[in-house]
This record gives sequence, structure tokens and C-alpha cells, in this order.
Amino acid sequence: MFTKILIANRGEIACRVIKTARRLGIRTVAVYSEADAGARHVRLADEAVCIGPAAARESYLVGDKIIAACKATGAQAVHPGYGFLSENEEFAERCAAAGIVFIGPPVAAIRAMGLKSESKKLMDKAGVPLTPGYHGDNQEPGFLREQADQIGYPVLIKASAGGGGKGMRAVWQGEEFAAALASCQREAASAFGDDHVLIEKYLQRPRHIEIQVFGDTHGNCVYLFERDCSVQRRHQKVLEEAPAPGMTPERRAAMGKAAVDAAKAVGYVGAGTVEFIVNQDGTFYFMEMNTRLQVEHPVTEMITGLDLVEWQLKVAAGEPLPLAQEQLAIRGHALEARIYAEDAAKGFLPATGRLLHLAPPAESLNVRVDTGVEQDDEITPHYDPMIAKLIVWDENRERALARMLQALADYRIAGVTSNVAFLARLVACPSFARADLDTGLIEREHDFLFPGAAGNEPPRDAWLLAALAELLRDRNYGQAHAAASGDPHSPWHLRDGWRANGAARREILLRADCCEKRVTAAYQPGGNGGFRLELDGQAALAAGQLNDDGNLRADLDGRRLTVTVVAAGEKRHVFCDGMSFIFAAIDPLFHAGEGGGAEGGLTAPMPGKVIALLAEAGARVEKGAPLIVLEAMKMEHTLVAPAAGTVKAFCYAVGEQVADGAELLEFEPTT
Ligand code: MV4
Repeated sequence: MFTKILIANRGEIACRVIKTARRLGIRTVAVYSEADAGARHVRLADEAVCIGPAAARESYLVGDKIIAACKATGAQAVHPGYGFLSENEEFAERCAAAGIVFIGPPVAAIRAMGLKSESKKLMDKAGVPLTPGYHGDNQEPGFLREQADQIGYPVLIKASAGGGGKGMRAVWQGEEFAAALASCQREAASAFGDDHVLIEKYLQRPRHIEIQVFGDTHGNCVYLFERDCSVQRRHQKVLEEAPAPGMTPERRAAMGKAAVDAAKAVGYVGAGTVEFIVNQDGTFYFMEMNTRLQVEHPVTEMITGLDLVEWQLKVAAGEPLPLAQEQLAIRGHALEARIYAEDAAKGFLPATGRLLHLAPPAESLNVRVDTGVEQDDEITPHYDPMIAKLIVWDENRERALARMLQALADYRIAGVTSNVAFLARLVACPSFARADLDTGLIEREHDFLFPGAAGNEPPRDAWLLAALAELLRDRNYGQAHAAASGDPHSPWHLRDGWRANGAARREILLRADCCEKRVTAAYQPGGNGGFRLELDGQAALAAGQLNDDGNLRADLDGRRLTVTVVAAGEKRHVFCDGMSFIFAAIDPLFHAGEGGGAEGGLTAPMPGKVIALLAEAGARVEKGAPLIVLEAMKMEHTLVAPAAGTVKAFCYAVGEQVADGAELLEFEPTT
């Protein structure tokens, strides 16, 4: 077995491989780009080598740099993960030439499976079922039309050099065929430089079911059952599960045999996946073979109890497969959700930013989180915006679904837009819940999955909890400030809203996607330090404790709630009742004076400390000019001139505390 391996990847897969290597007592070398200098996989590895700038084409995709890092550190083998160089036959060859073991299949297998038409011929020869159609070299239009007529409409014209759904055209009747063929050939020529096409029977409502295979260097090859990956968006997998719902033992054995025959046909060694397109009646046809460890391999690990990376390392070191086919069995059901930094409501636009709050669900025998990031890490535009893979297991699909919903509800992310809420809707949607699966599920369930802003209106509790958290955060800040000051018992530090003329009231303005609401808060002197909140004309008594992690133990009208409210800039993320809601806390300071007339002064709508005066007394200023900076609730708030005018005088000096409502400066608007 190796004593040291290099992981030629980043993110969650790099961390995942390091975890297994460490468990096996194998030392690990990470490679990282300059943008990943502080990345989790670098911290987890025993050694790390910088391989260049952020751009993958100058770092993670440069085989020479990977090989040089192996030589420099004495790594005996390289694990390519997935993506990057994992299916690059030239890199595999260069590793072999350098005496470095490439943890993956032989080069010939990568090459054979990389060419779609070649792979189909190999599969056909191995007796693997192919989609009914014509895959030959005769491209004469009249001949192809005859083939289509024989196959029966609808048919699918596919560019032979295409892939991932590119260069496919459905034809529903013979009269349309010639024009569709010409268009497909033109597109294929321009997109792939090859206008060769194949014609297939068009499978409507297909499923994507793939078989995990494993071969060793001793002629053994087994299948580790199937994964259903039908829930995709634009050919990107979103949810995966194992075993496939509705799979019969007979069908499983037939698909497993076909996959093993396919692997043996190319002398496969290592982890591989044979993908099938499957009709609703269960008939299946070869689609393609992937010569790498798949992103979704954890669901197979969860139902078999195996570690596929351990198998990869052992096989690459020349050891036989740890188990024979008859020793493999399925137990329970597993689901995987890919957690991404993307905005589902905006066409899944990738999101970037800092993970100001990142609290995954607690891991257990039922919940696994494979991630490459930690709180305060940056999601950058350089790489795939995956935050994590969330994998759950339970005894059956129904219980696994419940696990997934709970785990998604417990996955708290603030600072970067994520798809967690979308994933929760997807798992809960009727089609998925009853396993009515096909590759068009997301489109079919569009209205349920994308309810729009109106459908997203936060419930009353969420508004009240957000407001309560604002008040408690401010109170905590005042108490911390008092404790740190020279005069901790000064009444000026109190944030209980005391007023000579009766308890103060505060307005908290919150804005959600759908709408904006004002919560009026009246401090309840004495008692439990609670508040009387009013929202939409309805009152509620609220009290609670908010800790620095955003955990809020609240009492709303006698109901005890434990939720999380995280402040990230102006955003307030409320995680409650298995859902998350985002508000913007509109800072009255910033908009002070923007309301009615601007005459007179500017008052502090909340307690704070003056930390900067940005104009001279007597100066003439334009509307919007910054005048004074207050520090309140751990944040800086800049007051701006509500109109063009003259700053007559400031009422406080830098460093002085100001109470809620205090006159901050005299301002004379230009008439
Ligand atoms: C098909 C098909 C229906 N009928 N072939 C999409 C990309 C490549 N993986 C093959 N694909 C398809 N081939 C026939 N004869 C539907 C698809 C397809 C698809 C297949 C698997 C997973 C997701 C998909 C999404 C759209 C279309």
C-alpha cells in the first residue's frame, strides 16, 4: 500500500479522499492554487504545494505541475478526484511515464469510453443493450430518413461528437425529419467540428440510473448496485439516491451484469460508472461510461457500508477487490443533495461571497456532510460553487426523505445565497416524494418549486423573531459595552428604552422579497425584560435570549421557540421551523431625515456611540453627503444630509454615547 499520495483536486472531494487516506495511515499531499491557500483541504493534508494562480487552467489542470509536486514530495500515487484531470488520458499516461500511480482506470479504458460512438460499439459487442436506433457511418439524408421511419417516431437525432444533451433534436413525424437533420448537422459541424449524427428511438420521461462497477488487476469485477440520478437540471445532477425506487432484484441483476460486461469489455480497473437511460417500464439502454469516481458515490457507500476511496487505493496498489459479488448487499436507502452557492430564483445564477454563517447539520450514522469549506471561507467565481454534499441514510426511502428534510432544515447558511430552500422544496414535492421520477421532474414541478416572492411571504413568527433578535442584539451590545467601559453601571449604557415620559417605543423596519413591514416595539419595563411587539395591528409579548452564534431562545405569547437569527451585513437570516427567511433590516440611521422635512436636526433613531464627524460645523453640504458615523449594534451607521444645506453645529463629540432619539446636529436646509 502507498505511504504517501497526492490529491490533484480541491474542495469537498479533496477533503473526502484525505479523510480515507488518513484513516488508512497514508500521508497526504494537497495541491492548491493561490486562491485556495487557506482552503480546508490544504489544512487537512499533511503537506501542501502551491501550483499556481487561481485559474484552473494555470493550476489544477496543469499536469506537469501535479507531477512535479508528486516528485517534490515523494508521493507515490495521485488521486485525481472528479472533474479536472480525472478523465484525461494524457495525464494518466504522463503519470505512468513518471513512475507515479494514477489512481484510476487504464489509459486504454479512458480512451475507449471517451469517444461516444466508440463506446457504443464496444458495448454493443459486449451485449450491453443500446437504445434502438442507427449508429452507423452512412450519413446520407435519404438513408437516415428510412432509418428513422423504421425506428418509429418520435426519434432523437444526436450529434455523435455531442454530449451532455448538446446537439440533440427530437423529431415527432417523418415530414419534419429532413429539416431537423440538416439543422442538427449544421449545429454539430459548428459546435463540435463533426457533423456525424446518430438516430435513436426518443425515450419520453426517461430515468437516469447508473451502476457502480469496480474492477481490480486480478480480473475481478463487481457491481455495487445502482443510483437513481434522474433529478437533474440542465444535465446537472441535483438529487441522487440509492437504491433506485421501483428497482426489482431481477432488473438490478440484469443491469449489474450488463455493467460488469461493459467494464470487462474494456479491461476496466478501478471505480467506474455505467450510465443507463431507462424507460418508465424499466427497459434500459446504455448511455455512457464514466471512468472516475462520481460525485454521488456516497449514496452507494451509505447503502453498502463500504468506502469506495479505500477500494480505489487498494486496487491501485495492486490488491484484489476486498469483497466478491456475493458478499455485497444493500441495506436501507440513501439520498444525496448537492448544496450549491446559487440563486434558484434567478435561474440558478452562481453566487459568490463570504460564508458569514455556516452551520451544517450534526453528522451521525444517518447524516453525512462532505464539504470543502468552513465558516468565513469565501465562495469565489474561480471554481464550481459547491458548498457541500448532504447525504442521509435510513432504513427505507420514506424515512430517508424525512431525514433529508430535517437535515436541510438544519443546514444554516448566511452570507452567500444557497439552493438549500430549493432542495427542501424539491424533496418535499409530490412527484419526488412518491418516486414519480424522470429527467423532466424539475420542469414538471416548476410552479411548486419556484413559488415566487408572493409564495415566499415569511410567516408572522418569522417577522416577530427577526424584530425580537434586533432588540436583543442591541441590548447585548449595550451590556457588553457597559461591561467594557469604565463606568459599567452608567444609566447611559442601558438599552431598556427608559424615558422620562414613559417607556420608549422603537420601530424596526424589515424588508423581505415579497414586502416590507414595520414592527413597533415597546420596552416592557421590569418583568422579564420583554417587549410588546406590534405587527399588522396585532400585538405580541416577546422575550428571549440571543447568543453570539445567533441562537435565539424566544418566548412569543407564551410559546417557547428555539430558532437561529443571523445578522450578515444588513441581512437577517431567520432559520425557524425547518425553513429559512431572509430580511433586510432597514437601518433608520442611514435613512434618517429621508422621511418628512429635513429642517432642524438629525436625531439618533437608536442608541449608539459617535465614532466620526464627517463635516465641519458651518459647512454647506449637498443632499446625501455623509455627516456623522454612529456605532450601534456592532455596526457602523452613517447619517447623511437629508437635503442640501448647512451644518450649523454638532451636538456630540467623537467618543460620546448618544441615547435613542438624541439630537445629533443642527442642520439648516437651503430653502
Ligand atoms: C436520450 C433521451 C431520450 N431518448 N436519448 C441527455 C444527455 C445524454 N446523457 C443523453 N441524454 C438523453 N438521451 C433518447 N433516445 C433523453 C436524454 C436526456 C437525459 C438523459 C439522462 C439524464 C438527463 C437527461 C436530461 C435530458 C435529456
